[in-house]
Amino acid sequence: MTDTQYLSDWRPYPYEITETRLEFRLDPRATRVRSQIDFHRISEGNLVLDGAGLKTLALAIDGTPLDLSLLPESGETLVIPADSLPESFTFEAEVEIDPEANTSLEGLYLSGGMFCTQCEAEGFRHITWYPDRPDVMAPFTVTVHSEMPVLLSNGNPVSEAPGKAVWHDPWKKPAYLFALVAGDLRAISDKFTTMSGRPVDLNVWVRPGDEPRAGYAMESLIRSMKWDEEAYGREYDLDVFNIVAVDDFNMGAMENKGLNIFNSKLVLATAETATDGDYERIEGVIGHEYFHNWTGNRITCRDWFQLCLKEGLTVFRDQQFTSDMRSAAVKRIHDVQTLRARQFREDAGPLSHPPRPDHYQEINNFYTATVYEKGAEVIGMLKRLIGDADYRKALDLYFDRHDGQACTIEDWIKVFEDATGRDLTQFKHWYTDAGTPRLALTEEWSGGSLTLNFRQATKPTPGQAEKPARVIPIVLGLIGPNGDEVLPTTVLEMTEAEQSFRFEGLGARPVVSLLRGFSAPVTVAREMTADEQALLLAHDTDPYARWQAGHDLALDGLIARAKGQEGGAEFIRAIGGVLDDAEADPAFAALCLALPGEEEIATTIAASGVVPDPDAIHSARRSLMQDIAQAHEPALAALYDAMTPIGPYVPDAEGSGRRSLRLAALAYLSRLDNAERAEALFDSAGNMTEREGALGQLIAAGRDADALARFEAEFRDNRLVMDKWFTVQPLRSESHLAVARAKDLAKRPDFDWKNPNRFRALIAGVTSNHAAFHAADGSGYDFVADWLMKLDPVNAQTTARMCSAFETVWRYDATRRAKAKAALERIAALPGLSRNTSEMVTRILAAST
Ligand code: B3K
Ligand code: ZN
Repeated sequence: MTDTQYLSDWRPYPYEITETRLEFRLDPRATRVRSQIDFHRISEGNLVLDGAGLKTLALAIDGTPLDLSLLPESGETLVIPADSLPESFTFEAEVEIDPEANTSLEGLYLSGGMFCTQCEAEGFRHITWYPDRPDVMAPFTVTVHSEMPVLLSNGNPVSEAPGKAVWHDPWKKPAYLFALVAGDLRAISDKFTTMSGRPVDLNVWVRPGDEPRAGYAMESLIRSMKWDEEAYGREYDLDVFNIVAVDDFNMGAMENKGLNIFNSKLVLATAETATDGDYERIEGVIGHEYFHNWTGNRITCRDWFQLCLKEGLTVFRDQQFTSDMRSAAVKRIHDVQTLRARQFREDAGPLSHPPRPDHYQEINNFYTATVYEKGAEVIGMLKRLIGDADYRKALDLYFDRHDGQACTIEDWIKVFEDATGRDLTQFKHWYTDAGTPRLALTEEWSGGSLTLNFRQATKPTPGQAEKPARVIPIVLGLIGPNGDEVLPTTVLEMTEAEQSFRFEGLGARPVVSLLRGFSAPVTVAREMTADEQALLLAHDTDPYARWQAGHDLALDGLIARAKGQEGGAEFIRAIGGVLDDAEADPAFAALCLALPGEEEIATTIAASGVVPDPDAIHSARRSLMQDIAQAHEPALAALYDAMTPIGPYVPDAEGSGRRSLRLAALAYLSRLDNAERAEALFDSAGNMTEREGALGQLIAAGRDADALARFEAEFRDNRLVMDKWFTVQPLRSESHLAVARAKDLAKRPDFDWKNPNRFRALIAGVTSNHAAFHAADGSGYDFVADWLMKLDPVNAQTTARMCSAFETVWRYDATRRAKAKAALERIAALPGLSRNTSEMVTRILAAST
């Protein structure tokens, strides 16, 4: 079943829509949807409408009923011949749908008794017949009939009466941005006045009783609205902005025009129930969805191949927002960590694809780290190459030129070319080519001059053998042997496969602080001594490069240990310096103290052509932690005490920095005190950040029974907190216990596996425990495969996304590969396997060795 879609097949839609009118009569089992769509022909072609799983009751053109035998017997496309249609006409349909039976959480469905929708990418076709493609945009008027007390849709409210509400969205939009919510909801409300004086009513809608947990989301929304005005000159454009929290949601949130729908985990937070990480994500995702109003909604994508046009840009904008709200240095390091852990991993395996792919089977499988995170990095590089002022100029031109349009990456690049006069032909490879370039550096030093010889190479990726050279912004500085910066931050532009740059007039040989700010999404290959790394860790002026130097030093030590050699002594020594300064910048010290994870160690070993051994990696990391703890116990203990919270919990950069350092110290100390401090902290902590951190240490130490029972007793009724409880057990357990533990947890009545948050909580707890998931006996693979097979018929989208856990399996030894292959083949053989999952498993299996 391969119906592959190709970018090259895109053709303009031959009709435009002047208005879409929808009328819903909501009923859990039999919702009626009446549509009236005013079409106007703009070029030759039949009227093609998409529909899926609809019970069609009536169709008409200008009031004349259509013969229902026109309907496709199977398949999802209704074609009305052009020669039977006038130039302008109204298409009408009445269909019936069953929201209660909709477990896919795509289209109109029920979550905890409330009606809600998810239409991106192609969910609207599950609601009614429509040109369900992003380049067909229209203003919508929506009438909702329901006994539910709160009835919401896009745009502005027109009228409201018991049992009926009418909404009008004057901004033309594609169907994927349509939304409807009906339920027993309560709002917390506020107001915002835009920079030109437009008053906007803001509401965050939650279930009754959850109102006290929605305040941070509201504050984040207000900050986002202000920031987009200040940073990008973008103003909100409706009278109301509604956010709704729902419990059953396939992803994080959705930017529907004027009616954002959120996974409740990204809305609800109190100090007692949410961690610092949760707060940061809430602020970031509220910002992200809000920023889509301009980058996504006002300017949308011509087709789904262009997804990174809106997602890469909106991620870039939300990253800028978070850096401005919190700590820019910490945010950049977090983003680099995420990029490496998710996107580099994706790019190194069978699922590698360019930010703008040119074919797909199921578009929902392409909401990936490459489209999102690498898409954002590519924009960061553009900005680095042209500078801040030209970036702003280009963005102003983009908004000006393309407002109200559905655009392509070519349109985007053209804006930058026109704003700056640069030729970006070569730059475009970042969008069209897959793979992570490897940047190798060798140095020559003679007579006060340093020559840097760079070489770039990108390995072939599925379907792309040739990899032309890319434009790489290489940002660097030079640090003298005494720690002084002898060359401040400088941007080099590499355009050739091999290129050299020379720096003259240097007194003594400096150390290159390379790729400052992580100036390009590449891997770096260079020889460095441990002393040089330690020098950068101590003296680099660029926080990212400083952190990276320490991280590389740790990684080298861990890899040596995983190979059975000595290693890590230099890192243990260097970390002493970090601990001495830790109180001055706790967040940075915490980042330096966090050793590379097992997954990253495995990735790095595999990239050097060696087969990684998950058990050896696990022991190596454990032993290095133990040695660090022993070497620095007094300093760690002093920091643990010094970082005791002062005053009430505030989820800001400073407070979370202190808590992260405290927990980093705790992780080491727990190896020496048998988690005594962790137990005391679990008992006394007043916030979830410390609570969850302490619980993780108790589980790792194997003394968790009491804490887990108390945690459960306290939070039994809070689904979001119980999700943490489900995750942390397989995640933090010793690898040989994790799967057995997850199996027990899966038997519990509250393992409500049809809820994506709960499913992911437990299953990702296993897949994120590297040594457990990759257990040599295949038990991790089998456990995950069994559950994916169970979920696929219920919710294909979430199942398919989670298949990516298997994308790294071919880098392990033959025994593990055989087990993984057998598990994947079992999934592939499941009768009735969804297109979503089938595509993922087929792509992964295609690379099996
Ligand atoms: N645009 C949505 C993601 C939709 C995913 C569809 N499978 C959320 C976001 O990126 O903001
Ligand atoms: Zn987005």
